[in-house]
Amino acid sequence: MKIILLYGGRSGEHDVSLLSAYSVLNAIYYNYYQVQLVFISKDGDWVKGPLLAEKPENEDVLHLNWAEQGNDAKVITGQLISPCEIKEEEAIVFPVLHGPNGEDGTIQGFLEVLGMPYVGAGVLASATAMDKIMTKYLLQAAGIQQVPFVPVLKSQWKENPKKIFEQCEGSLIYPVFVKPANLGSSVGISKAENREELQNALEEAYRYDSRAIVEQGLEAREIEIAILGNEDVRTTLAGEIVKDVEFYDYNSKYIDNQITMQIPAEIPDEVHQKAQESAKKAYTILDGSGLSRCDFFLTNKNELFLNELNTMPGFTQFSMYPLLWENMGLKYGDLIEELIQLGLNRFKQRQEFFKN
Ligand code: G1L
Repeated sequence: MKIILLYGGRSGEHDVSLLSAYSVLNAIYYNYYQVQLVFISKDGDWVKGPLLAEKPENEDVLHLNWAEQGNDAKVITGQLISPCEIKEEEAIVFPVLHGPNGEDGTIQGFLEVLGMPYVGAGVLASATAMDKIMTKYLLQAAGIQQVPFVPVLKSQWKENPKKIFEQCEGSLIYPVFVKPANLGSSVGISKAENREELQNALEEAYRYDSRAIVEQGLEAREIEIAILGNEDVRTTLAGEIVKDVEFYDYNSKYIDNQITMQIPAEIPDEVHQKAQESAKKAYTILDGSGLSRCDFFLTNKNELFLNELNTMPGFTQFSMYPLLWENMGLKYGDLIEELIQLGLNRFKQRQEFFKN
């Protein structure tokens, strides 16, 4: 069987994708699979690389390029292809992509049209989880506690800013956080303590998306739960993103890009249970499949707010999602194998539906 590793992508977080792709490449069971590399450049070109029958020596193999014959010749290591050319029988796509066309459901839709199985969430879950407004509405419908918010479309803001101020100030208390609705962008988020700052924060958010949310600011810890499965949904114990690096402890904490993680989080059992239950409920209502990381805020009164569901969490060996599973006894390589099987099962099941 072939795994088509699709990585890179047209976003600022291109390099994050390469790190995760390299971790995956190192952990695949080469006695069962061959890996076809397909790189998406920052310009959106698709480049077919080598077919790997064993673990590569180093990450250089991922740095693919294609040649433009002429004065601006680049190094030839891959072949420029049209996206449809990835289609093969007996293959599953493993998309490790960030940003536009990656985790927003468009790649998933493309793979559905090609008729190929793929790892991870489907179109509906990818697209809805990507949008903070959609996610908030669905979680509200499911009765899951979340941070109070006001959705603000750019068109509404332009039409009547005063009305937006009143709406925000009517249901929220400064400080508030303003975020572009698009989950992919860690950019464009700012804090506002008053009207003037709220105005600036909205203008900043609209540089990244025409949809934004204004959220109640609150002092809270950040805890995360890993979810794995299709119909049968499994969750891990929570991990905490520790902002205070002062209490660093080698036994229980890991560092990933300067973020310290505490696994498992030191929180009461009831909070663990509540978080697991909410994570499952959110995953189910968003039609999750494969995997997701569910992020919460926890206040000092042990109030739990669901913040977001991430269908493509950081995926290096040192990222929260894989480490949460490792803590439950599921090793990185076995996690990848599980994800592949879940992708294949989902594909088979959908094929059955198409027949009807
Ligand atoms: F395919 C999986 F397993 F569903 C999958 C795909 C991609 C899990 C996690 C990711 N993560 C990413 O693609 C990334 C956001 C780390 C890339 Cl930048």
